[in-house]
Amino acid sequence: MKKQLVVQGRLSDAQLAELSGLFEVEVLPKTTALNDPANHALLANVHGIIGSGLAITPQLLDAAPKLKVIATISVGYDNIPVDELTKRGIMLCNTPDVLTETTADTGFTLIMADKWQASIGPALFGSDVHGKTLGMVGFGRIGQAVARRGALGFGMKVIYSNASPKPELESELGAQRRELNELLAEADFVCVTVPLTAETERLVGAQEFALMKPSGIFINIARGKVVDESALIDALENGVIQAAGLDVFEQEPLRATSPLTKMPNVVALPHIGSATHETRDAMAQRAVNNIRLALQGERPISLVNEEACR
Ligand code: 8YV
Repeated sequence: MKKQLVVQGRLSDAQLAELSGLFEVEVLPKTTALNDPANHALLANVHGIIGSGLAITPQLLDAAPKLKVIATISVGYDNIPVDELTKRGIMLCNTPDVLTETTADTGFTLIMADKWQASIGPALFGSDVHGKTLGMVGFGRIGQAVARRGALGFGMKVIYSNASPKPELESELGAQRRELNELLAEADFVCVTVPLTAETERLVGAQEFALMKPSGIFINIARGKVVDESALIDALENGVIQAAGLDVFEQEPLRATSPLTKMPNVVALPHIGSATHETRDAMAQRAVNNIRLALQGERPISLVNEEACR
């Protein structure tokens, strides 16, 4: 009897064929509310779920007693209750590494972004990037890739705040570790790349923006909820900071009525950090490999919760 899979994300025909050759596959539209009780009959026999933006709840997990693995097509998994999965011995797999360079490219695009709408005068002049100080809030894979672009490509001084020191980056890039408040006061560009966790939710709010330089430019390619968005709007409207480049928002899609869509000192992107053909295909393939290995009793490539296997 083949194990049963639910797919709720963008897989290529080849990736679907790969899974269909091994498992009973049910493909659900992105709009299907997996945790809707109407889907509990389907979930009762499911061994694996693969997709992006999955809405996983304890109630859904209770309705899926045979579930062994969830493979998210994303590096972030703040939408998934990891402890609930681990308690039930359900593996969570994600897609790190394959999206790092593309997401860092997007982050640097925002650092460089400016708006050209007419023959420009001082009101539309941009800010130099070369030689300025880039403050990385979070110094994991994506943060380090952004920092390399700044230091090696644009001669920027890199400072960083991170839970742990990164001596290898300090020697490679001359990066210097700072406490968050020190970084905010010193950086010309503040770029947030931390994962969204209980500790980082609303990490940057009114007090933090007030520490930044009035010429400071704020970049968020992490998660919208790492920032107090109304405090950001106030800081932008009142000249506390100069400008912002944003790829993520507290609520997504960003409401068309949000002030962030109208401000001349904001560049807003629709959460496209990793959105290239190559990278999204690589993310999907990583998730396919993760769920295949997990259901074949092998260790997945990118396992978030090792404890689930104990
Ligand atoms: C994706 C991301 O856009 O991987 C993540 O955590 O935020 C982005 O790469 C998003 O997750 C949808 O796939």
